[in-house]
Amino acid sequence: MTKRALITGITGQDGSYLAEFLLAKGYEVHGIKRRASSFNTQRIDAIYQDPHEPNPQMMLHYGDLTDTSNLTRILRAVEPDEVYNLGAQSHVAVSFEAPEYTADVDAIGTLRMLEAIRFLGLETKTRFYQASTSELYGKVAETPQRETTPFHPRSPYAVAKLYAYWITVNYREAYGLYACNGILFNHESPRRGETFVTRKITRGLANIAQGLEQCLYMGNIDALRDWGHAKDYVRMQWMMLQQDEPEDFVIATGKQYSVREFIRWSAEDLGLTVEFSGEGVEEIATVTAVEGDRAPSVKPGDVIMRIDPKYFRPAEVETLLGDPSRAKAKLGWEPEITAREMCAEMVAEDLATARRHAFLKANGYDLPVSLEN
Ligand code: NDP
Ligand code: GDR
Repeated sequence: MTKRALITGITGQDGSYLAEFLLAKGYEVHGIKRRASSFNTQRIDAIYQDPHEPNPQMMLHYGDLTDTSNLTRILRAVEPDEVYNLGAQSHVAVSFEAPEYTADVDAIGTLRMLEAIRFLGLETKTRFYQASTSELYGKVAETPQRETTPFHPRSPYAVAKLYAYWITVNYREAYGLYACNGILFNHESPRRGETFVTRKITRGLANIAQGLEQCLYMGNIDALRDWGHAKDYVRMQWMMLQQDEPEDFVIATGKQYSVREFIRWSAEDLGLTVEFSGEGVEEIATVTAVEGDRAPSVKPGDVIMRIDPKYFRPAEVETLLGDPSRAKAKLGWEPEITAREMCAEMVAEDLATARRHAFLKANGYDLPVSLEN
């Protein structure tokens, strides 16, 4: 029997990798996409299947996590074996700007999904995965963070995700639903949203290398994160739903680096050596050497990074480091791609895009590059 999966957030970074992963496993994949005024399916365009073709294996439904009747109708029509609840307002800084919306989507949206499963009598059929987050640990109580580490969320996003975490546990305990939380630490890829720190750096520096931007403006570059690759992490999301009993797992690499280090790596992958100087909001990164042909627009002495306090957060999560040993012991999961390898992959893709833009510009076909960050 073909298994059927429903993914909320299929148009996002994780949703796109997970859809590919499940299709390769022979699943029929359904996804919820939001109505937007422009196309928002770029990440899944490569696997899109024309519904007019016979026997499509991937189908998209318009929907929104704020709309109970819509979610209930989709769940009734699909009757999925597995639900992956990845949809969210997922940007921590934006959650300070839009706290109520973030709570509605990330917290109550999760409740809406769980309640719809129960309302439709699907609780013995449908397994539920909740995209929980290392942001739950916030102001960390112990290092490294594991499944038993107490939570102390530090943003409206993290507080909303705390509700989602506990309502998932509650539906498991109260109604016997196969529901579990993956407590995932930061994971990135070339498909990462452009305003998250890693992608902002790889894309920004690639644009600078090709003369499309002048300088990268950053917030707290002392922040420490445990960065993995999204491809490794979606594999684990599926594994968690294949166990006999539902359980919650920390998914991380167990290694930690600073944002500053990630800037240094990205510059290195563009042939640039940088030196950091100055303190606090005065800190800058200056190019001291240029090697190869990847950054023709940059010369030694150029300042390619400055601090802009507008990127500081009202409450910051300074450090996160996960302990994935339970996932390894119980599920045999281990990350295969290191943060350094992932950075190189991201830079290579962003450089290729920046080169295309620079080529068009040089030949009179200027395509505007979005500088929103
Ligand atoms: P993205 O921001 O890339 O994707 C979020 C997805 O949610 C998009 O498809 C987006 O649609 C959709 N979405 C946003 N708002 C709504 C809404 N109101 N109704 C329905 N769908 C909505 O996130 P990631 O792929 O990186 O992350 C996936 C999940 O994992 C998120 O829940 C995130 O909070 C969580 N998480 C992520 C981590 C990471 O490091 N990446 C770590 C831990 C947890 P659209 O494309 O239209 O914007
Ligand atoms: P995070 O990711 O908040 O950890 O949430 P993000 O990449 O946005 O920030 C990581 C760290 O970098 C610092 N930082 C900056 N961040 C951004 N976005 N832009 C900047 O200019 C900048 N300068 C420094 C931040 O302050 C922070 O400390 C991500 C999201 O994917 C969540 O959905 C997910 O739950 C967590 O990871 C785990």
